Amino acid sequence: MLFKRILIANRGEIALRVIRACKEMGIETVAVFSDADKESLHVKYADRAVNIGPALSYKSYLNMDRIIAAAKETNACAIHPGYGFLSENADFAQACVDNQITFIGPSAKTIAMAGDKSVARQTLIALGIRVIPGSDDIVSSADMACAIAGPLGYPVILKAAGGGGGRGMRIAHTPDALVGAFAMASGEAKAAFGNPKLYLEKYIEKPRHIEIQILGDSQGNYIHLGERECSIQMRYQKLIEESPSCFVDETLRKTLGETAVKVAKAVGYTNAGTMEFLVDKDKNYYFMEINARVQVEHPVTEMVTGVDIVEQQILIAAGESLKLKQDDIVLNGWSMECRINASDPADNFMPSPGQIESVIFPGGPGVRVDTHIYDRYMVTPFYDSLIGKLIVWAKDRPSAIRRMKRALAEFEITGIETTIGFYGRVFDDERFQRGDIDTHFLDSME
Ligand code: MV4
Repeated sequence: MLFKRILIANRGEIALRVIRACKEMGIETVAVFSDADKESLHVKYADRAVNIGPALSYKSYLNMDRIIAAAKETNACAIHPGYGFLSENADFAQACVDNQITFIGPSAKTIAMAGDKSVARQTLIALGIRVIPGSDDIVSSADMACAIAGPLGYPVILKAAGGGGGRGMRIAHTPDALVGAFAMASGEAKAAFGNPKLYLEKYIEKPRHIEIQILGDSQGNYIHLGERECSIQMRYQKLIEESPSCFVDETLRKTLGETAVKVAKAVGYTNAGTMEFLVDKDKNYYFMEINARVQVEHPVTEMVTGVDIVEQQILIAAGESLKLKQDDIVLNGWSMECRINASDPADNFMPSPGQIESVIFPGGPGVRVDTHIYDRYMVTPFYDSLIGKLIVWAKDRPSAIRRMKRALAEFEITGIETTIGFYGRVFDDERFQRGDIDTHFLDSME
């Protein structure tokens, strides 16, 4: 039986995205909101809305007890966590189960495994999956780091076991630098994640970041929905994503897809998930991380596969078996997404909150805008600076680029600084147009 009512434990564009899927499925929705989000569209679009506290995230959107209480008060039988906030919090997934609420995502156990990057790495190694050469376990001292780095060869990278998103990461080119990097990374990891544990990998120079979307049901059926190319980023914040990737041919797609599904099966992954790979210039691929959530960039996959990923998440969580078979999945055309952030490209992409004066949205064929903003909307400084996503679909990559430029030119937000004006330079760049991109592309543009 499908859910009667779902609580969305999130805000912003992803809360709207989930509410839209629920409405189309005939499921009632409950929004939760902080004091800063009283005027937000997710509050307006949901059938009911519950105030869960002050603006600061840890008092509202990260407040597990308050969110579980809101679900109980409103008789919501399932919670969709969106991305960020509590989406990859194993304790929250378990708290839902303990309160007879379905968590729309993988099990608490899977989330915990994926969340400890060192444990995930060991799990992958045990499965015979190709990971980046590095330490088998936690590196507990600078001496140990140097002992492992010697045979591997420099440069190496230290990563936080409890982390992600670049924090607690340090690259070292020499043993001397590694000693300093160890203390820095460990301190940063402890401050950011409450966990100082580090592991070490060979540093892959100028890799591409390619990820595979997977779906797995509770009956053990798995499919993948092809890849997303996410190399265009700045300081670990993705800015442009596309699907497919022009670097991935049919053979590599099949290999990455099968590897992603193999891992998902082996760890009993249920619901939607992403398997992250680094691919070097010689097309050597390395499995990097499991992302146990729906991702910001999921729409580009939806556009080329025609699969509604959020709908699939809900069906899977309700216990239904996947109706889609791997052979049903065909990548049709090309899709690109630009993240629209309230940040200032002229000032090092610093957040630029404030009141939006007016918005003119792009439209026309092949254009999708996922956003919660509107005229006179107040962008507060409390949350992530993502205020929307502009997604286009077209028959091939050159057409998608032209369509994106056209749509960006139509998109106008006044009152605050945004990233809209920044993207023109990227789409006009010859190397970008050739598909000659890697994770350092934007550094090379400055
Ligand atoms: C790496 C790497 C090179 N070699 N690991 C960045 C975020 C975190 N999830 C992992 N990241 C990287 N790990 C090794 N061994 C390069 C990156 C990296 C990166 C990865 C994905 C997307 C953008 C990136 C930008 C810079 C560095």
